Amino acid sequence: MDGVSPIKKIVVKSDRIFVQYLKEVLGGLSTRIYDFKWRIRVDTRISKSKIQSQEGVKAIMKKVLVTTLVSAMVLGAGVSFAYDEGAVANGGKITGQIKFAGTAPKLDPIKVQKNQDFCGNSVAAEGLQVNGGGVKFGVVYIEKIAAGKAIDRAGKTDLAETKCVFRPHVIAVVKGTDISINNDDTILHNINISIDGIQRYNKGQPKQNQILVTKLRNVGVADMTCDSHTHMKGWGVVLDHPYFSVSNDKGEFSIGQVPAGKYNLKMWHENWKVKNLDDDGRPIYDTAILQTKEVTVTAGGTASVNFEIK
Ligand SMILES: [Cu+2]
Repeated sequence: MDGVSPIKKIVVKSDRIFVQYLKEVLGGLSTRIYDFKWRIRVDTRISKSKIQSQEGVKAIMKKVLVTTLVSAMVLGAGVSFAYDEGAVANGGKITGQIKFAGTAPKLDPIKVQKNQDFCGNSVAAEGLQVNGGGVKFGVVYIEKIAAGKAIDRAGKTDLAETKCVFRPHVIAVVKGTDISINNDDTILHNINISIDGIQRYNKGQPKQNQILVTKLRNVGVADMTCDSHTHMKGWGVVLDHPYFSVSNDKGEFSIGQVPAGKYNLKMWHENWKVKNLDDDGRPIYDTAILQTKEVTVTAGGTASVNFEIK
């Protein structure tokens, strides 16, 4: 087929389209199969029958390339892959701890610029939370996994604005699953979410106990702010599979039901160093920390991996 030669193969499977294309198209990235599951819902004009036509193939290819390039720039190799859900027989576990090397710096509180009567004059900086050497709120996840445990689509991830801060400060979710956002406060907040720099959600919550439910459909790092309060900051990591863990108060994490195999384990931490303030006085933080470790999981076994930041 002239004009669409970069595509090697297209497979349609239920509501997913797998597109395999050559690495030359992306200047050195590996050949990969892209999971188109959620995208097809956004652009319903691309029907299965259209895939049979050259025009349809061209349209899909264009979209795949744009999406993949944007994700690839930010998450490196962590581009969305097809993920097949099913039972995991005799899976293993990955456990460990994120540690802080040396003495953790004391962070300056962040100035509150609005509603000080309710929020206070400042809030504690949350970018680095170390207890007994363990770092809370790092997100540890398997970089790529083709198949494994089922995604909990009936469940939801709770998020709230509580006393003018996001609770929890960091979440990790599977794309397309529900996030329930509650305003615990008697003042107006709004939640403005960008994933890898592209705004994906922005809604006001003027009333107390008003709950918004949304889904994030893009794999990447979600930056959460409130347009009303410049001190408010939260983070999310959006993945296309359920193999992740947000580190607890002691910096510990645990990922279960992992099929035996060799994986790249990633650790994302938001970073706490304030580089600058924007025009509204909102802190701009240094680039997030992203570390990788190789891990081998055996059937029924527990693999221990530790990360260290400083
Ligand atoms: Cu707010």
